[in-house]
Amino acid sequence: MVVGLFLCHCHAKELGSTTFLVSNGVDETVYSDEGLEHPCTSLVCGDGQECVLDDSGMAECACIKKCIPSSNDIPLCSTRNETFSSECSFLRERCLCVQGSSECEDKAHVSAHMDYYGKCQELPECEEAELEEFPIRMREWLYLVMEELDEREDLSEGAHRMLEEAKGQTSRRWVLPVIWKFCELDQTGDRFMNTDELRPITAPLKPVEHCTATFLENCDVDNNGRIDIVEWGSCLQLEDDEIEDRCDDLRN
Ligand SMILES: [Ca+2]
Ligand SMILES: [Ca+2]
Repeated sequence: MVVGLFLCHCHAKELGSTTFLVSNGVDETVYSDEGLEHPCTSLVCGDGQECVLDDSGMAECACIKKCIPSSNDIPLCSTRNETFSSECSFLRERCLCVQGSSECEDKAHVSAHMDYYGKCQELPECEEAELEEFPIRMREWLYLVMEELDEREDLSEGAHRMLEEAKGQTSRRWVLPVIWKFCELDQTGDRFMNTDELRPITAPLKPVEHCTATFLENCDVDNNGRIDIVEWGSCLQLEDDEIEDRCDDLRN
């Protein structure tokens, strides 16, 4: 029950083993779990939204009423080069603008996206020599990420098996991590990574690795705005016969 509540961005406090205090930022209600489920439990709301109850007690999604500041907040730079104090404040503002709310500060935010974590900054130009070594560093980094996740036991069983296999390929141990990352980022499973799907790597990487954007633009060889596994593998300098779709192995 609590997990479901977190999905809807409600705030739940456990009062006893079967009783919860549910707050959506406006109302607080005590719910007892004697076969009674909070209506928000099964509702998953989109970015910048939270679950609220309408007058008749039905669950619905609405833009987040208020972002509660936290010491974990990280500023965010949008694709319009504007800094927001947190991801919540950015997503809330965009939600308000999409819904045409009078609280929307700038209608142009309808089409804004998160660009990277951190305050907006002038990113240095990516030099040719840096771009050349970028794939080599990136594929090695992917191997290390996989290894670290495995140590923390945060890898799925399929991914763990793939890492074990990669460890056996000592001279080119990054090949399978490159394939693993592609499958992981392709959330929709359509075998393409679009800009939204690439965000888990671009958002943290862009401010520290200023060649990230240029590198990814170059990966999209046919310029269709998305990267397929061949484009991804070639971009990270895998040999043609090493680029293999193993996404089904990872999902099973
Ligand atoms: Ca996809
Ligand atoms: Ca492409």
